[in-house]
Amino acid sequence: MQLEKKIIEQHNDGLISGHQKKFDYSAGSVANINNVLAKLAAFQIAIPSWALGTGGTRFGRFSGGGEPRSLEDKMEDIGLLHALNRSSGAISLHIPWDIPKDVQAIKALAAQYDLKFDAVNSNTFQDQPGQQHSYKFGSLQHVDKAVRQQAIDHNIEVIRHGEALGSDSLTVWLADGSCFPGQLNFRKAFQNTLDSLQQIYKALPANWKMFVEYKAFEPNFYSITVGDWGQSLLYATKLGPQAYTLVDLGHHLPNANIEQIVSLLLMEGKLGGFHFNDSKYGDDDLTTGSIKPYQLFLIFNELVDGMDAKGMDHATGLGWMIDASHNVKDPLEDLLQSVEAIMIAYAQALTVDREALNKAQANNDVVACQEILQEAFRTDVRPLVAEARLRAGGALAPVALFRELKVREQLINERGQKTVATGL
Ligand SMILES: [Mn+2]
Repeated sequence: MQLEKKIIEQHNDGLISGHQKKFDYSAGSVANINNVLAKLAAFQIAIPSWALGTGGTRFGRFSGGGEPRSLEDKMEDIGLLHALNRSSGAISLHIPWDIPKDVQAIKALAAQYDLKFDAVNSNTFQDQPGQQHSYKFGSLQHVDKAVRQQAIDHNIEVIRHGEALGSDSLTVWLADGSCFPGQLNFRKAFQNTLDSLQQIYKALPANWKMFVEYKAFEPNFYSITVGDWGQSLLYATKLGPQAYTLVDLGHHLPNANIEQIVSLLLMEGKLGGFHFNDSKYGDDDLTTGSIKPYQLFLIFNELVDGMDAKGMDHATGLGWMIDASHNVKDPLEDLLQSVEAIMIAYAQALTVDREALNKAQANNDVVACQEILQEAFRTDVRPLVAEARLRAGGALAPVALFRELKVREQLINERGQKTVATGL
């Protein structure tokens, strides 16, 4: 299904007078309001193809119905999200699940839904049917050269699929590591991984980026071979100028200061992209902004400050992606909430009085520094985000319209109750 413009306009007509009052009030206190709205409209967040079905835990999975059965279905889902919020205009594919059978048809579908192909993701954290070698003891780090070669070849194949579709980046996330002390020689594991990554790096087209994603623990619980931002930065630095660190918000040890990590990676020109989600304990993959919205704002505050310092375009300078799992919510509603939370945090960061903050920092005026940041955080910028969405042709209240139109029921009618999305 595809949402008609007319339906969205009717929905907006019913809400416009209430919205206008809130917008006029909020916009009154924002300097350069048109500049802020233009930046919000340009900002697009890629939806990963694996986040459109119900996720699960090792204890079970409770499927929701009407889940996408194919790449075409997944694009249809993201097309619906993008029609509602005009901020989800990109899809991040996961190979082997999303290998297009007909590249031209998939590109035409992307154009129909106004979607771009964001970073492509390889998968060497599980074995695929018919695969010659197993990744049980790692992939790019493996002690056996033949296993490493298989994983290298897979990553190069992913680059080729991405190239055909017009993507320009590869995200490598490795589950490689060890579960017990003594299992792995850390130096050999690092060297093997670096050597494998170098082989993949050589296959990158000149305009491509490689994102090296880190994670503190899970599925390996003693060591992970790309375990933190320092290790990722080490690989990215040794690889060369096309390699960057990717920050997934859920991949840190508890209470890590992610905003500081982001600030320094940006300063070094080595921050490549983001995987947004939220967590209470570990890699919980919860809805972005559902647990720690202040942290999300502080991260965006550093992003805006750091990108402006380098004269970077906010929308295109880094890769913006969601990486989440939905166990108890409708995945599409959850994604609408995540995108909204990201847009709110970005809008708040855009409204920080940077000149005043710089002055307060220079004067060691700690109280003023906190006042300035919290002034932006506590200002209700939702009407600004809604206005940007309205001007771009989106819905004033995306979740409400999704429910009003019974989108999930329609998808169940179209696809069936018992469908299980691939790639979960
Ligand atoms: Mn991730």
